[in-house]
Amino acid sequence: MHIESVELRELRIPLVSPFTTSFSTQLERNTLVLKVSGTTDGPNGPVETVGWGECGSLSDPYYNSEYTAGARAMLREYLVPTLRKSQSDQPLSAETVGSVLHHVVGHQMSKSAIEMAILDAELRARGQSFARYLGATRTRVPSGVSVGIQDSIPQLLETVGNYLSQGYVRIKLKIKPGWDIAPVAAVRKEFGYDVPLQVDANAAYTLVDAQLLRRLDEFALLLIEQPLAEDDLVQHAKLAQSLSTPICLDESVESAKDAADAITLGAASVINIKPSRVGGYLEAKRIHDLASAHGIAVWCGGMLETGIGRAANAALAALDGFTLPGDISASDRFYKEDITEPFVIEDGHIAVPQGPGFGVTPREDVMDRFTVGTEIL
Ligand code: OSB
Ligand code: MG
Repeated sequence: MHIESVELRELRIPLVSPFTTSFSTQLERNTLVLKVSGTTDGPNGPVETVGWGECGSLSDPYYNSEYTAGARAMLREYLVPTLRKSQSDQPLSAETVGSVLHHVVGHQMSKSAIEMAILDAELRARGQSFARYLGATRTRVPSGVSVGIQDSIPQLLETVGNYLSQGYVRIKLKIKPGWDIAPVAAVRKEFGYDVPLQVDANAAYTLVDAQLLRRLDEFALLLIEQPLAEDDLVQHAKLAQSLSTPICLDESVESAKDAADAITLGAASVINIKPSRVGGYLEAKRIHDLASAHGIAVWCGGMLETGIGRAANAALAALDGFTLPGDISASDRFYKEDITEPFVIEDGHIAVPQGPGFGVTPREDVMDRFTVGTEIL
C-alpha cells in the first residue's frame, strides 16, 4: 500500500480490576492505536483504504524494554518516517515492513503496531479476512485466562472459581517469589487436577531457585512460563533438566531466530507466541511454522489487547500448530468497555472474526473518551 497518513492515538483504558504480575500492577491499559490511511492498487486504479494497529507496550519498561511513551516517539521519529521514505523508492506492503525497518534495532512492539495497521488496511482493500490470509481454518479458539497475583489465597480461589464458572478452559496463575507453591497448591486442592493449570513467573527467579521450582512438579502443571531472566537461555536449558514441568518461554523470544536458538539449546519445550513481542504477526507465523516443524507446542499470549489486537490474536491462534489454549480471554476479562465490539466467551471459546482485515470495527467515539493524546504522522 501507499501510506498517506498515520493517526496515532495514545489511550488509557481503565481495567475492571488491578492486574498484578511479578513486575508491576496495572490499573489501566496505556496503549497506542494507529490508524493508517492510504491507497492500494486495485484492478481499476488506486483504492482508498484504512487499517488499524495496536501497540503491545505497557506504560513502563518492566515487562520488556519498550514503554508506551517511548513507542510513541519511536513511531514518530523513526518507523513512520522510514516507511514513508522507502515507499517513494519501492512499493510498500505488510510483507516488506519487516525488512524495511530491520536496521532499526529492537523496538519489536512499535514495529508490530505499524505492520499490523498496514496488514489490516491491505486485507480490507482485498476483502480478505486475516484468518484466511494466514491459512487458519478453525472458526473459534479455546479461551484461557491469566490470573494476576492476588492479596490472599481466599481471594485467589474466588477469582479462579469465577473464571471457571464463565467457562475458561485453562487457568494461568501469575507467580513470584513468596507467591508460588501455596497458590498453586490451593488451586489444585480446591478445583482438582482436571483443571488445565499453568504458571507464569515473568522472569522473577534465578537458577538458585531450582529446588523450589522443582516443588511445582507435583502439581501436574501444563508448563511454567519464563521462570528466569530474558537473556538466560542457557540457564533455562539447565533448569529444564531438573524439572518435569515443561518450560515455556515468553520474554526470551523476540524473533524466530531467538526461537530457533531456544529450541536448539533445549531451553523451551513450549513457546508463548506474542505477536507484538516478536515484531508482528508475520514473524509470529514464522515462529509457529518453525515450532511446528520441531514438535514444539505453541500458544498465543497477550498484552491485554483491545479488540483490535484480540481479533488478530484469535485469527493467529486458529492456526493448527497452536495446540494449547492461549491468553485470549473475553474483552470483559479486562475491560468494561472495549474500543471494538467486545469478544465474548462461549462454550469456553472465542470466535475468530471472519470479516475483511482483522474483522472488527474500532469505535472512534468510544476511543475518544480514552484518548490522552493524538498526533498525525
Ligand atoms: O507475561 O504473559 C505475560 C500481560 C502483560 C504483560 C505480560 C503478560 C501478561 C499476561 C496477560 O499474562 C495476557 C493477556 O491476557 O492479555
Ligand atoms: Mg508471560
